[in-house]
Amino acid sequence: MTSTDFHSSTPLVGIIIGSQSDWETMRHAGETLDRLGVPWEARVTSAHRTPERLNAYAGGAKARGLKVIIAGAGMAAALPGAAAAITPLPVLGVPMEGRVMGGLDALLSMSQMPAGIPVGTLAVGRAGAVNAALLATAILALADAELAARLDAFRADQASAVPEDPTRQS
Ligand code: RP5
Repeated sequence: MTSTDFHSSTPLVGIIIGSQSDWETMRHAGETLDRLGVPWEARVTSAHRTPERLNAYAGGAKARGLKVIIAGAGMAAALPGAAAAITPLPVLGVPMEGRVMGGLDALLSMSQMPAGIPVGTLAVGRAGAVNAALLATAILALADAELAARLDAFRADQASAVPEDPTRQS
């Protein structure tokens, strides 16, 4: 299966971002989902600049068959919380590395959700994007044995790629 096939399958994960500028980081979530064979789609749906687009996307996400939403945003980083307020789907938030505090501002903003509307906030930047994809896959794998096996294989490959003796690395 190629990554083109993933995009033509019904997406299970929706990646939303607050700005086109977030894609350079959030593309790592898409690439990780591709590696695991999870169909996904991506949209720019800013909480502030395109609120109607966000309302339509998050409001229709479950009915369209999406299972998990990954939301990347920086600065005020309201996007994951705003999406979680609309959809009952699990929302995973990825703070973008910002110019002011290196993303700490977005991390704090995103993680400080009021009780009742949760966002699962990941690490700032690329690590968070990759891990959001892995966490989304783990959620989907609870009801998909084939996907669970692919996730196990991914982790086994990752472990075998870590050298045990650091002095023998070429
Ligand atoms: C947020 O503002 C976006 O998620 C982005 O991280 C940040 C800056 O956006 P741009 O000015 O680069 O469009 O809404």
